[in-house]
Amino acid sequence: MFQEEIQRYYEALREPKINKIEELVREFIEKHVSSVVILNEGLIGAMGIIGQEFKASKLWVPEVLLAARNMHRGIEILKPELLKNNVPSKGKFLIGTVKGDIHDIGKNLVIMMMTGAGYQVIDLGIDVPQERFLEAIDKERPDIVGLSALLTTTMLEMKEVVKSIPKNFSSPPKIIIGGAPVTRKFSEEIAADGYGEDAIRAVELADQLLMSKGMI
Ligand code: B12
Repeated sequence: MFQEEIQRYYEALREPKINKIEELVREFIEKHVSSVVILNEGLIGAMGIIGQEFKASKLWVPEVLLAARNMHRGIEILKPELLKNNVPSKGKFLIGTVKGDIHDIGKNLVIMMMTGAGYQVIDLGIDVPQERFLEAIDKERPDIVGLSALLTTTMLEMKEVVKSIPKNFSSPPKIIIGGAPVTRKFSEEIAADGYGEDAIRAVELADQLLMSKGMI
């Protein structure tokens, strides 16, 4: 995508009127731009600029909230395109954003990609405490659990959840983690089964883990 096009996504994310982002995403779908490009370069690219401006205090929380609302709407419009290659259920995937953290755009993208790849997804939402993960794992018996965190402080909560799962289950699910501050090194340190830098990698990772269990 050209810089000017990414700029249009940026402007649409900043726009109080929600129809701007709706029109823009539809325009690009009609122009046959790949849905993955619209997502990764348009929407996520523009959100990256918002993130930098937020960090530099050029934007404030209400403006970022507005961008998040617009981003959700853009993703909603793109969803049918991204889910076009639907395949039968591969396994159960349970995901949540950990305690203390309310960021959910990335988590929702992971959910969308996992659904599109054929996983049955259980979404625990945001600000999910360790006990809630354990209860849900007990009830749902997922094959894979995903943890999302966007704050350096809540990354530490991931460590607690990852530690508690094998302690509570004799055949524990595989655990994958992700979110902007998370790294492969951190995932190794806390003994998660895998780290995914984006939603596409989340699917690859889940497939690999199930393959190693002989499930697919
Ligand atoms: C939007 C946003 C918000 C919105 C969130 C709205 C929402 N519904 O999510 C609002 C305004 C509410 C918000 C609040 C805050 N935010 Co904020 N926010 C952002 C921002 C700009 C974008 C995040 C985003 O959605 N990115 C786009 C998505 C698609 O990317 P992603 O989440 O990384 O997800 C991808 C991958 O990481 C991966 N992934 C994600 N989860 C998972 C899970 C698994 C299992 C796998 C495999 C992969 C995976 O796949 C995703 C898709 O590709 C970031 C800046 C940034 N650069 O990240 C700051 C940022 C995360 N926020 C920040 C801060 C400080 C805050 C606040 C503390 C601000 C405040 N003073 O109140 C609060 C915290 C609230 C809380 N308790 O959680 C800081 C964090 C700094 C730090 N190091 O901890 C950042 C980095 C901004 C900054 N540079 O300062 N924020």
